[in-house]
Amino acid sequence: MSKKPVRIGVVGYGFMGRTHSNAYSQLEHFFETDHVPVKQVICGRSEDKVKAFAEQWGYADTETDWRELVKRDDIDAIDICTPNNSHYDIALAAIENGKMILCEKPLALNGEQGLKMVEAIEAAGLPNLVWYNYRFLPAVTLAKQIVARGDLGRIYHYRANFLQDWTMSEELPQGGAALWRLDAATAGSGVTGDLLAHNIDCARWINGDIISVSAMTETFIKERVHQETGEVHPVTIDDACAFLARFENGSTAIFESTRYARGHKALKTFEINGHHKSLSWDLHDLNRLAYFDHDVPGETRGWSSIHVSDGDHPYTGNWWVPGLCLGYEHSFVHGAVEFMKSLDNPSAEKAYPDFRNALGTQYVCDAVLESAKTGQWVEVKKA
Ligand code: SOE
Repeated sequence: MSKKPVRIGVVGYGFMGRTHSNAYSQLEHFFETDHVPVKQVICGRSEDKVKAFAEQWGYADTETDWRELVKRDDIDAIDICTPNNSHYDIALAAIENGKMILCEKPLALNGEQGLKMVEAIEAAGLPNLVWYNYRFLPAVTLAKQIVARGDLGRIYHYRANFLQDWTMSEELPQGGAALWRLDAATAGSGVTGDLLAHNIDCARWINGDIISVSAMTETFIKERVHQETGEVHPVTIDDACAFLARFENGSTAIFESTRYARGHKALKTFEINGHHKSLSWDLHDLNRLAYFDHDVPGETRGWSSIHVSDGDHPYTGNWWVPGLCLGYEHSFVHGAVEFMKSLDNPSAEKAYPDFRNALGTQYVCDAVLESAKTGQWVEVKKA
């Protein structure tokens, strides 16, 4: 069958622009889908940088204004890789121009914006994805499959961390290029929308909806120079956040995230405890899923470590030979594959978070921030 090109216009040439461009470059070499991504246009504010990026990654053309990009006839899908405060405007303009959207996480600054994006894209009937990439790692997908089969029995507990240490210096400014994650006006929140949102996405995917939360946040450094104005401004992001949660299935959870865990660059983990079995995973050893099976006779019972690299593990058969490893970048390739597969077969169940699903994650983040402010348990809105 002849391939159906999906001509993509990527907005943003930073870290995420690179991960997505790599995914579009790799996809066709390793996966068979009828729809295939085409690196059509890269868009960013600096003409020099955008030209250099286009050359390096093989984009056919460039734009320096996303308002022009969304109107182009040679674009089928807009990929939003810009800071969080721009997702809403770019998405609404793309929808108005009939483009599919792949949007970086989190969906929006808050649930209010997110809901408008969901309503607009659903009314327009355009395919849409939010890049919560970690669920596409083979070991995380395997965990999802094991839980979905019911193998764990009743689930009691879910716990997850995302720990970093890159903002600990008081000298670090807030806002502007590379540091917008420290500026609440641009990012919406601190670790809650940035890091916990990933953990919430994985948790909701594997263990179902979260119905209520009780949270605390802390901002350790109260003032920082703003990179754009040179003035000292109060810091209004959450540097750290921990919350308790209840899931719809009756299980309880504890989540923690911080950018002040000295020694941790990106320690993302989860553990899930069921009646018969437990599962545990850690981004630093991302090809392994730890598995405890209580039904094994006592003498040989213990935690085992599945190297999720065999031909019949999720996604791995498309890559190298059994036993070899995949990395962080493959999660984005798999996300793009799932999106293309859903264009091939729109009625099949989606393995990726669409805008509505990501709105559910946004609502958990909103409830977490509200609970931290009020000191009360907060019910999570249904998306
Ligand atoms: C923050 O440091 C960050 O880059 C997040 O923004 C990403 O979403 C996460 O995957 C890695 O850490």
